[in-house]
Amino acid sequence: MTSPLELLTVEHLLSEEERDLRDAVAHFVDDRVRPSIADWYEDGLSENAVRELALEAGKLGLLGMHLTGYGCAGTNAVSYGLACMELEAGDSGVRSLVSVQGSLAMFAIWKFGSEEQKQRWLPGMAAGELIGCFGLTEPDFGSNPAGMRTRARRDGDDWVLDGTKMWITNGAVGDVAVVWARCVDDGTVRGFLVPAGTPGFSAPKIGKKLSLRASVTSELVLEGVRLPADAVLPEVSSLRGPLSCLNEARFGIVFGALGAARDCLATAISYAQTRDVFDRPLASFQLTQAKLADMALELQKGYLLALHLGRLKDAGELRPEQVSLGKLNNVREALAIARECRTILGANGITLEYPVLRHANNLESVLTYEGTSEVHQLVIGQALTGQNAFN
Ligand code: TGC
Ligand code: FAD
Repeated sequence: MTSPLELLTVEHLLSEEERDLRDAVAHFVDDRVRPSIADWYEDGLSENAVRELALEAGKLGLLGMHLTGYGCAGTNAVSYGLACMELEAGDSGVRSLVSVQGSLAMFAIWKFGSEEQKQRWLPGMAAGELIGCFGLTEPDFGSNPAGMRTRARRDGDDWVLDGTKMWITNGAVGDVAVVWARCVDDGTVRGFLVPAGTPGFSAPKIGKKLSLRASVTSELVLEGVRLPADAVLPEVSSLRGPLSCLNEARFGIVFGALGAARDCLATAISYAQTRDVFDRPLASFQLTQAKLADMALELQKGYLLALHLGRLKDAGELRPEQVSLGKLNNVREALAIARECRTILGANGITLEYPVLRHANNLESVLTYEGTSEVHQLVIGQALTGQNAFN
């Protein structure tokens, strides 16, 4: 029998170093995520568990792994993608922890921060001793962050921030929040580093989630938060700042979503071989095999797409609309695969005994965050037609 990702014999497209790293992350997921994930999902991931996972991911060199210096591993982009794929085969929430830390919070500081800011935050974040979050979305402005209402005004040398951010991964456990706000004086969008515990800043947890339950999601409330002059990220003053960070995290999701889909497909294949219906294995029926074949095909196509985008990124040639193409296709297909696998498992598919509905529920969030599928369709539409459908 051939495993779903090896139908096209693509293993040789990876270097030995990339394969080793992928296998190390897969072992971490087998040892540390799979045994507990059903409980984490049912009970909600505790803040202690987030901290423990962050420390372990830090030891493995996964946090900000594609960045250089400041304790970061400096791997290539494909390695980062493969790590996301293995983490998300465990759970999208675990991949989220790593991608928000490395691609959003750390990348923002690494790319747009001052040398002092980098020295202060990045080594601890790379080690997983400090956790970061990234506050762009607001209650009324998700797909259209340009409309943000969070304001930053100068008061002497200080900055004062007021506003609310919504749906922020790791908000309640963050040691530092990267908060994007519009400046009252000149209308520019600037990034601010807000340490946890700053007076006026709080991060209440969002409860009652049916998706991404093994991840802490929070509001960020900023009420007259006073920050020193050097809290602002000096190197960017427009939406290009946060949107550049999103390119990084979206790239990880292009690979990551395939991990969730692969886990579902492997589960469905194994289940279909041992479950007898009408006196023979479910896997022996033509309808089942057609489902499995179509899913393996989409998984393999998605993987080739991800690898191609990874090689483009490593060559410094990846464009944002290409990331949109990858995120749109691979998340959409992963969600379709997860739902189809659920049908193969029948009633067992709705339980936490098997990973498929957990993955499917998670992928509903993945479809929405980091740009909804509609946003990515419109980014691609703009690249194809030259017409901007947003404004
Ligand atoms: P627009 O006027 O087109 O551009 C404004 C400025 O940004 C630049 N730019 C980009 N730069 C880098 N990468 C990109 N992908 C960029 N897209 C645009 C652009 O050149 C311009 O720069 P400058 O220097 O001239 O000012 O922007 P717009 O307001 O029309 O918006 C375009 C749109 C709708 C595509 C954008 O707003 C968008 O992507 N919306 C979706 C928002 C989103 O994805 N939010 C995600 C929040 S974070 C999150 O979900 C984390 S989940 C984490 C997890 O748990 O894994
Ligand atoms: P809206 O923007 O209100 O969109 C609602 C619907 O309208 C969607 O279907 C959308 O595609 C559609 N739509 C919007 N514009 C158009 C258009 N022009 N044409 C056609 N249809 C359109 N954000 C952060 O900043 N940091 C985080 O760490 C973070 N973590 C998250 C974790 C989770 C679990 C979730 C669910 C979200 C997280 N988000 C985070 C927020 C996420 O980025 C937003 O939810 C997302 O950008 C969509 O915004 P919205 O939910 O406000 O939907």
